[in-house]
Amino acid sequence: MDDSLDTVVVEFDSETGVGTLTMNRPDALNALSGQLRDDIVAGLQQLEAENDDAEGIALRAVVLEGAGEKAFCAGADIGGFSDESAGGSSAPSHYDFVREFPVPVVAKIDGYCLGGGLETALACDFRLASEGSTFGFPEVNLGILPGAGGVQYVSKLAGPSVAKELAMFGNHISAERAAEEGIINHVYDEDAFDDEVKAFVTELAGQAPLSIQAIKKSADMAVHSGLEEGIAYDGQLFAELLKTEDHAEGAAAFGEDREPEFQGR
Ligand code: CO8
Repeated sequence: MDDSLDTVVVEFDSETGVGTLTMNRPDALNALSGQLRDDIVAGLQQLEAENDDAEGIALRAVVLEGAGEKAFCAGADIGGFSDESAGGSSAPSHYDFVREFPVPVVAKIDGYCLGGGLETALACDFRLASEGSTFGFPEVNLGILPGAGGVQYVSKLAGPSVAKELAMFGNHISAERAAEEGIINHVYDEDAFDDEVKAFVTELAGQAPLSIQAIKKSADMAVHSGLEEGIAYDGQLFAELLKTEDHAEGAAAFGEDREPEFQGR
């Protein structure tokens, strides 16, 4: 593929339809410089262009991984992210680009997955991790917060208490705990990691591609309905239930210290 991008490596396997995008700043634990963020977007665009000459859909799934032995990504490049919030980059946010990419993106996490790195993984459709990987939001130690939706995602996946614990203490958690909390999909032994990820992604890429795209949109829509909207809806339901005979029966049974007999009215 076109190797004009400095901080990512892009590969495409035409047999399986799987693209691989490797964040390639291993000396900085793949920290997200402005260049890397732009290159992630450009790399995904390169992969998407595989569809241009194809009869159907050539690109079926993408693996996003980090180069080197130590990290998927250790977050925003410290010292360089103030320009990010000030809109310093003209490119679309890589977080949004990954989340809205039409093909499923699988984060292959081997090592540190922190801050904006974890937010990048959370923007992916799946998170698969090796056993020794660690996860966290250290932003509080820098006097900031995860600025790309990290608390929102984890609140939805694992509940607000887990999100607050991660973001307020800034500690790292293990891959096992991250899986228990529903933050990642699977944890694999180091020895089996590459093969397991390959099997997962190959199977995913073999599924009906239009179904996969529709399912991605459908699942994302479910997540988008906001908390305020949900609470308002619950309030309506609650008001309706207050008017029912069953509610009157339940309250009466409580007062009379007996089991209620609900009729569904
Ligand atoms: N930015 C820049 N460089 C980094 C980063 C980083 N986030 N993380 C590591 N590096 C560099 C180190 O400076 C070091 O470079 P050098 O060799 O030149 O000194 C190299 O990577 C190796 O790191 P360490 O020597 O520190 O390796 P250790 O194994 O000792 O420690 C750690 C690994 C624990 C991961 C440690 O490097 C660390 O704590 N890194 C910082 C992690 C962090 O705080 N990340 C959060 C950044 S803030 C953020 O992500 C906010 C996102 C906001 C998005 C907003 C969107 C609008």
